[in-house]
Amino acid sequence: MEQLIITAAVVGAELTEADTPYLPLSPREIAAEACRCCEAGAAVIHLHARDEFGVPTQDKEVYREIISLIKKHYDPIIQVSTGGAIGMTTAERLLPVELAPDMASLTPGTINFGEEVFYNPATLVAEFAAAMKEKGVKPELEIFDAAMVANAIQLEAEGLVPSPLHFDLVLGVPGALPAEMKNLLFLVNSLPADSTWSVAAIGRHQLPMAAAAIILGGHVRIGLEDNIYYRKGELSQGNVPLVQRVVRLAGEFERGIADAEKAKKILGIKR
Ligand code: KMH
Ligand code: ZN
Repeated sequence: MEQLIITAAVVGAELTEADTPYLPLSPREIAAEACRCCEAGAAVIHLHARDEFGVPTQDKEVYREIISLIKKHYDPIIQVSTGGAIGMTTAERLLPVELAPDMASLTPGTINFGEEVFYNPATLVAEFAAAMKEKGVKPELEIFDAAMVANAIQLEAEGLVPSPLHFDLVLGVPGALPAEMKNLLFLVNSLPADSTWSVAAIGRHQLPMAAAAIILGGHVRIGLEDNIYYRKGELSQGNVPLVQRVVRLAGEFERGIADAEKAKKILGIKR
């Protein structure tokens, strides 16, 4: 089996200090937390920027600052978010792609997102994919619901996203596909044979779905963006304990951990 790529989703756009005191909030804190995750074994950083006040922003200068702070110490694959936060405009969400990072998230469809709607109509998805293609940015297709796999395959057929595809199967968002093993297997079996994939699961589902991905030959996304608890009733003291647990689990199954260079090879990122 390929070595395991661990993606750390260190902060996201929804959480606040009221949810957990262990959330990195300023650009400096986010960069430092990303570095700690790299030290612990993460090869990819899924990055949402926050400003000095901890407010989510897609300002590319804030992204630039965070990325350059990270790159002083580590050289992970940087995957910027184009999901941003609910309510951001399309133009705003796309801004960090202008920095031509290694990767960017791309959600090929709309879902209910708790009480809100994560809005990704076909025109927006095509625009985002085209912008990524122009900048040579590898999309990570965020699959929150089953139809999104077909949408991604259609994008590939239209030449809007490069082959082979890389998917992140995001399970357990209220309003989207529940984090159940049968759903994971259904999605994995729906992917083109040459694709790579990881699993991100929300809350208490993060650990069992990570274990399943390790066993099935997928990759793992972990981090506070998706889950703030280490175990029931106990907040994770930052992202590192979550990354370390995945490293330990992978070790038990004799799966090595990919460093960023190896992860680039697995994902076909040539830079
Ligand atoms: N913040 C969510 C609305 C992504 O990064 O691409 C969307 C999200 C997905 O986090
Ligand atoms: Zn995200």
